[in-house]
Amino acid sequence: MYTQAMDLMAKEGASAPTAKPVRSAQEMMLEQRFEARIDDGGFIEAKDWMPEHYRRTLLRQISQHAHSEIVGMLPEGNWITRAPTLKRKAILLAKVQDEGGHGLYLYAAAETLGQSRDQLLDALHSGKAKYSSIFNYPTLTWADIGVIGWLVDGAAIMNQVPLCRCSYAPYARAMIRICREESFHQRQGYDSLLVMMQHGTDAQREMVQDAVNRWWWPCLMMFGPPDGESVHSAQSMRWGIKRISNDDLRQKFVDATVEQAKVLGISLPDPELKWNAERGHYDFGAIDWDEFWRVVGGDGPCNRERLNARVKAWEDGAWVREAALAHQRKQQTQAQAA
Ligand code: FAQ
Repeated sequence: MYTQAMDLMAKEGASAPTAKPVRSAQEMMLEQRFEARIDDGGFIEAKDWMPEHYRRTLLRQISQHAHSEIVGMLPEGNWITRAPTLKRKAILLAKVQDEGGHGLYLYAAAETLGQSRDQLLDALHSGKAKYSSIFNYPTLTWADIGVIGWLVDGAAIMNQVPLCRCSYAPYARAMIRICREESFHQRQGYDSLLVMMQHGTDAQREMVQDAVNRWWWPCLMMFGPPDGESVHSAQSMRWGIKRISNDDLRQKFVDATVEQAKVLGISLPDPELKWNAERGHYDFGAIDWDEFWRVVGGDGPCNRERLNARVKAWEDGAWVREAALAHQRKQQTQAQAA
């Protein structure tokens, strides 16, 4: 997907002057056509003209999303060797592998916007790019793995289903496939917790409750800052990149999860959580946004560990990339000689 022309386009974008450029009549016509298509609920393809700001917004969001998937492999990956049964080990292996696949679809979608995979990964490894705050928390017990499936994947699905209707078609297509797999991920997490809660020992039930207590608030933070402080939301909603606001998605997640918690037989760690008949939603307590920004800013419990693990994986994999390129060169030489 990636071409030299796209690289040039990206470089031009990066060095564009901040003063508003004078737009040609043709550019204005293209912009009107773009806006009309967005207003009609249509899709934008990679080859279509798009405003520079739209392209940069998508590149930011899709690359952050891709980074989240591959960093998200790390907390669960730590438990593959310690899964309690062969069945759980096979499920966890498949789940972590799926997450690697999601990263690949998303990097491919981001590449259509003019940056190479190497540039995107360099931004992650140098600490310039963001990834989801949730993956900077530790996985202390086996119950954390079930809770990641239930709550983290549950929050991810809530946020990602509307992205299947994102105005940028390559992202929307990637999301359709990703959401199908995330739904399996959520169910396997819930199932593993249900087994511990219904057939486990008291110690196992306490382990599940402890994991839920630690993950609940960070999961609510996954949806991003409150709408009033979300710098990108208004423009992204206008362009049909985001379809539902951060706060509305968070509320939908709380409403769905409270009912699932009842079936599990666990409590959620929020004394202010209660049904509000007037609103038709659950009220919930205040989120610690200072903690959120600390974690986003690099000072969460596992930020350094996660980034170091990613950089090490990249460096350890250098020989694989070199071998693949050598193989490609050999095949090209053979094809030219034939
Ligand atoms: N963590 O103005 P907004 C998964 C940043 S995938 C870190 O509201 P926006 C699968 C935001 O980037 C989970 N940073 O921004 C899985 C911006 O900073 P910037 C990832 C965050 O983009 C499961 C600033 O705050 N999902 O879990 C976070 O309109 C299990 C202002 O925020 C996606 O990426 C955060 N939580 O809305 C894998 C979905 N929230 O860029 C393994 C796609 C906000 O200006 C195991 N992304 N920030 O420097 C989105 O839907 C949006 O980008 C939001 C943020 C909703 C995340």
